[in-house]
Amino acid sequence: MTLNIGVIGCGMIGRDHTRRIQQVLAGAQVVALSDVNAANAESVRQDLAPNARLYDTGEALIAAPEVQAVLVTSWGATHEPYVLAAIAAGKPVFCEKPLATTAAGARRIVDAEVAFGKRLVQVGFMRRYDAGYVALKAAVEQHTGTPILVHAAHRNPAVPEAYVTPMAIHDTLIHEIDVFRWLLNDDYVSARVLYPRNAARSHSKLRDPQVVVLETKKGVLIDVEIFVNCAYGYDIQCEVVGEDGTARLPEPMSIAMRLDAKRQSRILTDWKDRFVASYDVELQDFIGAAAQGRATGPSAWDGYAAAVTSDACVQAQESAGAAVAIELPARPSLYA
Ligand code: NAI
Ligand code: ISE
Repeated sequence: MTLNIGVIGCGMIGRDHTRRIQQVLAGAQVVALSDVNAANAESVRQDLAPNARLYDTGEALIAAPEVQAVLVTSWGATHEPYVLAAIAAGKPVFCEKPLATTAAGARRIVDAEVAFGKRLVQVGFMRRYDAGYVALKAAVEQHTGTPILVHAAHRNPAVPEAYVTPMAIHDTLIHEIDVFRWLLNDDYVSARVLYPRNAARSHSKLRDPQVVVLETKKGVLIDVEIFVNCAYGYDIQCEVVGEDGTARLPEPMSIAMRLDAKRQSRILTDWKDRFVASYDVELQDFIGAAAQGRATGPSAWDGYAAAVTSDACVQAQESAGAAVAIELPARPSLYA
């Protein structure tokens, strides 16, 4: 069977996901596209999905009879209404992060899915599918003993001018927020944010870098440096310190060279390349489950937990280093 997918939001990642569905993955095709900027949808149609039909609105695409599953890859603030419409239509939906830009919005999605009675939503937390994180989780569970500390860094070479202080949380740290809940099988109890002096490449509306300190229920302390104007590359670092040893996220494969009296190897510069394989695996997972009318992988509950945590982190950004409490209500049995 070939699953017919409709894509809402044909920018950078909408185009990239369309490419992988059309050219890399098995069992699905893109049959519908929509974007508030119609030129973007038309450009993706021409380049990657010539048989896809264009829809004026995401709502019309979701309602279209030929669309069996939906990809939401528009701007974060627009995700919630599309995901709710897909649930109402009973169609599996893959939603890029963030599930919603507020915890209240993500909760409305959880409530709608629980009322529907079956999982339909997968959130685009692709790091759970990354071979490096999967190996790190196995090492932590089998070898290094109970975790005590995590040291992490999320560095981008540069960001657009419109990227401002809270986006370091909603847009960037959100990946760590999700992946550490999964890696440690734990939830957060508090967040703090500390700032050094602003980096010279930043601007007045962006505190950069920032250090976020998360504490978990099991007492693990996680420090994450977010530095989105680091200039030198796209660099994701993570080390877990356990009772018996430490485990570190592997570096992406890179040829070691000896040149000009130096030892050197390249560092990636684009997030699209760093997690290219995990995007493939996550979407293949989505296709497999959606073909059976259900969803798997990171759930709406995970999206909600991430949104609750990011709301607390944004509050902590404005709390002069003070800890902000994080509380999650009881998890509905649908997500057990
Ligand atoms: P982008 O700005 O390149 O593309 C977004 C597209 O959505 C644009 O074509 C825009 O016209 C369209 N759009 C905006 N509002 C819309 C609406 N109401 N209905 C239909 N289309 C609409 O942005 P990008 O980088 O592709 O990001 C899209 C989403 O994907 C964001 O939520 C972002 O956080 C997420 N993302 C996830 C990544 C990951 O590593 N998992 C990486 C990059 C982005
Ligand atoms: C972007 O939206 C992503 O999701 C990337 O994975 C992340 O590294 C980057 O900081 C975000 O802006």
